Amino acid sequence: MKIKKYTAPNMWQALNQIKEELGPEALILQTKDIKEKGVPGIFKKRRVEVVAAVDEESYKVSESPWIEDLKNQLNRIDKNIRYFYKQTKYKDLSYLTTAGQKIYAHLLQQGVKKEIAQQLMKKMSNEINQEKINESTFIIDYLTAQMRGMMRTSGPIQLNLNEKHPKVVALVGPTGVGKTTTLAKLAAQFKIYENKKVALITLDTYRMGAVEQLKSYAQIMTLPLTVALTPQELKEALYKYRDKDLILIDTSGRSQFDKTHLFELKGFLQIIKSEIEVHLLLSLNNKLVDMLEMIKRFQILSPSSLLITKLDETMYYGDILNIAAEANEPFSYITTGQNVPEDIEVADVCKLSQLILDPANCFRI
Ligand SMILES: Nc1nc2c(ncn2[C@@H]2O[C@H](COP(=O)(O)OP(=O)(O)OP(=O)(O)O)[C@@H](O)[C@H]2O)c(=O)[nH]1
Ligand SMILES: [Mg+2]
Repeated sequence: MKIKKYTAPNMWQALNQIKEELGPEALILQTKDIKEKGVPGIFKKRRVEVVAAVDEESYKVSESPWIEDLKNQLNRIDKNIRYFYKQTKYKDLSYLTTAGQKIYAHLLQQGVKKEIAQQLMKKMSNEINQEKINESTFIIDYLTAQMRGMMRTSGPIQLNLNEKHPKVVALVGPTGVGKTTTLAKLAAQFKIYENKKVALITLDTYRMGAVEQLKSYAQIMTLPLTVALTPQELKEALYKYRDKDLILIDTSGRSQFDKTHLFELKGFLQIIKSEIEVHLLLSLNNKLVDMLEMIKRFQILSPSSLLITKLDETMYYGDILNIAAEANEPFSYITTGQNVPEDIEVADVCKLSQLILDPANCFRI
């Protein structure tokens, strides 16, 4: 408890002084009128004396003048830092309007590579007039159209219904990206929603419990499942399921640096002459450099599309655009959670651009 005595010409001024110094939590313990010393009767001023107290804790957080001053100083420093940061950040983009700069900052915040963001901004300011560049909705529409042009999608898995042989799809990718879960989601989409004949094959006997994981999905959906330990067994399983509409192959996840495994997998997937459509899964919560490295390493399996998983585990979607700029393969599906079968969607460029350009966030910075 901090106790302090105040004197002032009147009660109102004394209370103001107390409030300023000790804060609004201060308690008044005692008040009295006092007369200042002087020649008796002449020039003696009347004053009030007030004893006030405040709890030390609330005194610490109370808005005493020096705290207020410190706060102002910190705000000024913060503003200056932001200003200098902006100056360097937008050094090459001084031609942009405020709205343009905001959206540029948003793209960077989303993780879009600086070169790509700058390219988009340059193109925008060359192609549309300055007045329009100040209209946020116009910018969003323009950039959505640009991004749609930069990303490619393959659409959903197309079954060979007229060709009378099953479509064979293999999911490959590094460990833990969601291959088995995504396979179960796809199986459910085709079996339950499209009423197609689906069979499952797994090549994953590497990880403990991998077969059991898929077995339980197969049981729930009453789907046939075969474990293939060799390329020959895979061939036999594919033959066994020749009357199906769709055969989904699960593979074991290993590090993209494990070359032997990748060659082994290639040996499996080359076993049949009819094409196996390979989808390479990448989890969006991985680093961009790692994802690009995975794309490079998995080229040996000739993936025809990229399937992006775990979009729900990040709030930064710029890497989708970064990947699109570097990869040759289109996006097939995206997955957005652990729920089987619902958390999967066919990749759609409009939706992907909207994720990156979410108008609610674009102009908040
Ligand atoms: N949040 C989130 N989790 C997911 C998603 N897809 C899969 N998972 C989870 O990721 C974990 C690994 O999923 P799996 O399907 O076993 O991954 P995998 O690629 O088959 O793993 P390995 O076979 O060990 O290489 C599980 O806990 C899944 O529930 C997704 O879209 N979002
Ligand atoms: Mg798996």
